[in-house]
Amino acid sequence: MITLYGPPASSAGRCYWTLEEIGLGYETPEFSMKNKDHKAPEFLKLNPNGKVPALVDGDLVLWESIAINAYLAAKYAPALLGTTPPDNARVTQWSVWSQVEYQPPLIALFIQKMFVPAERRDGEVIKKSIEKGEALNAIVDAHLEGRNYMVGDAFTLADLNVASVARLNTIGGISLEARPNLKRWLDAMLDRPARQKVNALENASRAAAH
Ligand SMILES: N[C@@H](CCC(=O)N[C@@H](CS)C(=O)NCC(=O)O)C(=O)O
Repeated sequence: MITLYGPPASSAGRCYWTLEEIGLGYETPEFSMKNKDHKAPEFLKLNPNGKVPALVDGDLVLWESIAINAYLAAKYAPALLGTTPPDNARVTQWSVWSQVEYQPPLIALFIQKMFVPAERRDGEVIKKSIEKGEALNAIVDAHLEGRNYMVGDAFTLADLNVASVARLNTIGGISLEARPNLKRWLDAMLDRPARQKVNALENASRAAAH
């Protein structure tokens, strides 16, 4: 049995999404960030970084959400990695880019909007994050001109990993109206039944935390 640690409304979300796309059975032990379960000694044995997600599949213990997704695809649904070496490389390119380039400004904005009380928000951080986020959105928008998917003509982890970050735009208050290709693609990705299932899991886990 596959075990995924971490709530769906966290970096673990993209791993839930992959598990749901593949249709794998998995278990998710009760996990509270509020109670600092991610810093508990038992969890640190799985992920010494003290961060979610972590995945256990048989003897394999794995952390870093992008690596977890790549593993799940390689073992259970290889087409998600692209079906040719160039497409496989493109899926890796966009997946890495989503983490090291795209996510930092959008997460900074998300944190300001969601976690920092209005009177303590840092206007400079918000301004810079929006500028950077807009520039990166433009890259995705231009890439998606005439395309339905980030790589090739089918859904891959490039779509899943980039969309998992792109959805932060709306939460952070960046409108995608001026990015028609990005908006059309993101709407389609977020409409996928597997992502809808993760949204339901997110809502249920938020409700349970209150
Ligand atoms: N690069 C890591 C990021 C993991 C990460 O930052 N997780 C956050 C939740 S979204 C976390 O566990 N934060 C707790 C902490 O930093 O103490 C991944 O994608 O797996």
